[in-house]
Amino acid sequence: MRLFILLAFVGFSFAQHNPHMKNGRTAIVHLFEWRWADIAAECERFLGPKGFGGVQISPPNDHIIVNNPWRPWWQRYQPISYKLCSRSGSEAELRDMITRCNNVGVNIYVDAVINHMCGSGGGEGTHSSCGSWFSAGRKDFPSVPYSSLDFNDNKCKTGSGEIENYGDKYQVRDCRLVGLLDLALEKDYVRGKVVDYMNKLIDMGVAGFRVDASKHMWPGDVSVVYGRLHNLNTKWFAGDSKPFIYQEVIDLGGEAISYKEYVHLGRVTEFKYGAKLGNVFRRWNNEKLCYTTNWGEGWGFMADGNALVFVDNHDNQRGHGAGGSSILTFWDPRLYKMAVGYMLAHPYGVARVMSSFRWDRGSSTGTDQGPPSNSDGSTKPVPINSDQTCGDGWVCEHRWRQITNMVGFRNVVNGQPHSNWWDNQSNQVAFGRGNRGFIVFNNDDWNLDVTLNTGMPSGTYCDIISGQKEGSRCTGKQITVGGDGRAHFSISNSEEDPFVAIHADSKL
Ligand code: QV4
Ligand code: CA
Repeated sequence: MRLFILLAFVGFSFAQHNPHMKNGRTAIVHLFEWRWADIAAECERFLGPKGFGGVQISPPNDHIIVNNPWRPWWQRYQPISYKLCSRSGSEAELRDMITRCNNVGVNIYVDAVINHMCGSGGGEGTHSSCGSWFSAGRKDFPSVPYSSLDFNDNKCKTGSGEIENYGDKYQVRDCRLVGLLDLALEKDYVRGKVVDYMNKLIDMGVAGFRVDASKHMWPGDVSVVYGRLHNLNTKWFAGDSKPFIYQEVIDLGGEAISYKEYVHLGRVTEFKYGAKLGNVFRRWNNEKLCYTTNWGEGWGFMADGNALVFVDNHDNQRGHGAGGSSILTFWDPRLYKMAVGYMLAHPYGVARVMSSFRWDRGSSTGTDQGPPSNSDGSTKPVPINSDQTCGDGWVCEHRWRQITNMVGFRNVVNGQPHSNWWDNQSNQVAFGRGNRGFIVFNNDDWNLDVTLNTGMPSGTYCDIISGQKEGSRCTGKQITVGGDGRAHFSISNSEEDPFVAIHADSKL
């Protein structure tokens, strides 16, 4: 126990666990595959005003172009160099976006692909987003430059050169992940190139990184890389602020590599969170919402201060990576809104909201399908409809009223304890966050009709799920909290959204 506390303390002293969100903001949105120009506009017109704390952007560096003009989304996980021209836009557009988002209080977190370059079958030529020449066969990437000396093939011991067994940690770190040319991060030269890339972005004003495929890199190697990163740009961040690091390690248990090897270096993606929450809201495996009274560490998740949590991500929403069939996505909107609402109401972890594009579920290649595109393969802009939803195949879950308003809820209750739990021993539960917010769910097949202690000051509050506060009235349900903190809730199981949430700022 004492060792644990010591480790936790050392972890925080690195400060790479802190997302450095501005003005008490608390949630990140992944604007998957959005163009920089659209993200800049979204920061100014929506994310800033609605209190989002940051955006995870798709990899901004030079990447392979696969099967032009069809172009799967995953081409961006195959780097060709660290030049900053990508499917999302140019370096100038990237810089403009970072500046404009920071100026309205929204951080940018970069998806950093540093474990590998493109697939071994990537061919030879200038088919990259920056038009850089490369040869996958000869492992020659002159725009970095990397040569065959900078890859791990001599270290990998499998016959195929691929990761064949996730039970062998040497294979997982030293061999190729789905054919991707594996960088020798033990080399000071390779580390230097990666550090230069990340530092350039830090100097431009980004607040941190999602580190892709972290499981596939030795903790000792990435530790050296993180240690050489600059502090954040003092134009927007306090002096001595270290970049926020959250590492993609899929650990559902049962593999050779544990998330525990990475938590001292930064936060880690808690993949159990969405898998379990999906089971709970789907009521699979005999799970019930009432069992979530000790949600978080009580469910065997990593320590609160180490976790980055999400209901779905860009992989598991389409069956890539791990996670499984329980994962909830925008395709199941009713349960999805409740699950995201639950995550945002609950204090555990740094929360990330997914913002997706639709794909063709009827086709076998649908899960590979890239973002909404023009006939030349370029990504379409995100048009905003008059009702504030998005058009052209962009789903924009973050603009769904229930989700947007719960991001606001999380900010309002920030720092308040989980409190006033109630359940019906089935799938109706309620909990508060100190005296700042209260939420009630009905995921049973019958009505909820109950008077609960909310812990909130007396008054009339607008439910932020069925509507919200506009001026001096509620556009949806109204909840009256009495002088004793108690309020009556009634939620029919047939409602479009069978949950209710109120907070200090939704009071009339
Ligand atoms: C194919 C064959 C291989 C063969 C290879 C030869 O399948 O067996 O060796 O050709 O060249 C794409 C294709 C894949 C192809 C590969 C190389 O889907 O079929 O291999 O390219 O050409 C994304 C996608 C992958 C995609 C990859 C690169 O999900 O499908 O592969 O990008 O474009 C594990 C990891 C975890 C990882 C997860 C998906 O532990 O780290 O798998 N998650 C992250 C990202 C994810 C990304 C990568 C890692 C790789 O979140 O989006 O993979 O950067 O769980
Ligand atoms: Ca590796």
